Amino acid sequence: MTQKPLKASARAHSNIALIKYWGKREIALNLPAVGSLSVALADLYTDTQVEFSESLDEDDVILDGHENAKSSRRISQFIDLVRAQARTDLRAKVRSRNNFPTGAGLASSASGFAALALAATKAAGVDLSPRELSILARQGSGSAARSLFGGFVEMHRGEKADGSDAYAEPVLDADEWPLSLVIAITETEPKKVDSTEGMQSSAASSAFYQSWVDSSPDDLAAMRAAIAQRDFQAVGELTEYSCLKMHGLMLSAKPGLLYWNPATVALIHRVRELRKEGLSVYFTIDAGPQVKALCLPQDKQAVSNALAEVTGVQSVRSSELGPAAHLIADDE
Ligand code: 2P0
Repeated sequence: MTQKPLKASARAHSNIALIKYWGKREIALNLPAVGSLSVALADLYTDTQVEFSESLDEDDVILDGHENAKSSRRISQFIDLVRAQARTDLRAKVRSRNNFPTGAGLASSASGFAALALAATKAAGVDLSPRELSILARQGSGSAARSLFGGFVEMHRGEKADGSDAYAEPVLDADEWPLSLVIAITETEPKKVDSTEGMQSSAASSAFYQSWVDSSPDDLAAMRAAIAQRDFQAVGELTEYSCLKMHGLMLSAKPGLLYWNPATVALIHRVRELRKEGLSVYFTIDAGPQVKALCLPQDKQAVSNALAEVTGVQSVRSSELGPAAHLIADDE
């Protein structure tokens, strides 16, 4: 390491895809088979502190106050990429905390690897551009490439074998089009089939997989146009379409992947009823049972109240669109 801050902390916000990422074109570099387009969430984030130290024999990783062998391995492998760039073999102490449930379809790997990419490179004295950070974060988790940026963000599938064109970039800042997300939490246990496994199974066994990949550029183009025109109805309809298309793909894998519980289905119906009642609200669902409702800020309270009353909903959170990942003060 040339410069030696050795310690740095970063906050990265979770993001929710409106046009979904599902499937990989290459596993080792974690290259997506489809592009995606997401919004950053102001109120859901990960704070991560990284400190490289000569006194450590191995990485010391604590997530949300707990050690976890599987997560620690994945994080150490990621820090190896930073160590290679910094030309160091120093081990790192990592302390990371989410302000929301981990691994239950709230995109904790997105904010987690984005915060880790920013904190670890800063601590190691590696100076990367936002695009290079996005490419690095992608190797931890595909959706993490998007969490480096704020507002509306597009992740490019890229074509190159080295992944240098598979990065995310901002489409529109959060304050350029204020929207709200209401998140209905129906379960807080981590999911049983993680995204990486689910994507591989979908690619290997679903008859729909190729159509999913082939139709993705049109979905992205339509979403880009709807955002440019601030056409909320078009954004909402495309959001539900991409979500249901992805879940159709998941359901058509062998064995079928069903991330929903009864409350998830009840929430889908409720959101559609709320539209008939005059609210501007559309749902999306990731690889978990939570339902995220995209709405106009003036409808946020009414949507929150309505979704909180659906049977099986444990809690409801809401968020405005959020900023890019950024460095924060160290804890100690
Ligand atoms: C997304 N998801 O676009 C989609 C929708 C879940 C459903 O990105 O294997 O944890 O680490 O690259 O990023 C979750 O997948 O997967 C995800 P890996 P990741 O938000």
